[in-house]
Amino acid sequence: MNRREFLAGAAGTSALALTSTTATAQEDGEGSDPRQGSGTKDDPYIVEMRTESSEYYFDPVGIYVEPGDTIQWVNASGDHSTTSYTTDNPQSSVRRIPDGADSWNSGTLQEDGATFTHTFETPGTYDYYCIPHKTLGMVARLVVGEPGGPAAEGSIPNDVGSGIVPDSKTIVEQKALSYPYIPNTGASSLPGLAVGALTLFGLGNAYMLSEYDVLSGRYKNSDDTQTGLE
Ligand SMILES: [Cu+2]
Repeated sequence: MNRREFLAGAAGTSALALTSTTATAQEDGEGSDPRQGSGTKDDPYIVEMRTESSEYYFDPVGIYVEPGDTIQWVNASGDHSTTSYTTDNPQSSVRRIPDGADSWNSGTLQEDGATFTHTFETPGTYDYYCIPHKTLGMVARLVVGEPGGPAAEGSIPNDVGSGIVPDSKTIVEQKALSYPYIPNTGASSLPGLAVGALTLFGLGNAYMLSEYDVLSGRYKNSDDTQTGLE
């Protein structure tokens, strides 16, 4: 190896070391990316579909991606689908994805570890659900690029059993929101009481809370509160 090659090699090593240090600092520090995956086709962002006790949910329940990014849904436990709120899909009479965006429907996945993958090109807010568990509140939201389209206003309004999904702005800011999502709208609000109840009784009873909330009409309140945040 002559001197010129040696210097080039040394410079390359330093640059690699610097890059590696920076990546580690980001992973360990505040504001690190909560998403699993990187959004490419080889390493898509992961959303799990789960049955735990009497709860049925997507986790994360809200996720942000860039146009061109790929999401892979993984059937972690139970039987589930990932299905866009579009009129070509079962159980949906409304469109809650942006104009021009492609609908999707995995159909019901029954094997543990089964996956469904979709790449998102059109910017906006997308709402989707699980066919078997939609009426039990198994719904979720994703934002591509920036909020927009019919789903950008408030939470999902048309199903008695709809769960709480994060508003678009929160998804953009946080990148991913774990299930269960509890809106932070102040200590005196009903969602605030839900936080207290969750703390007292534990997350295992969250489904009972959901039923209570449906009966008490909390979803209407939640809609009103969240509309202003978009
Ligand atoms: Cu499901």
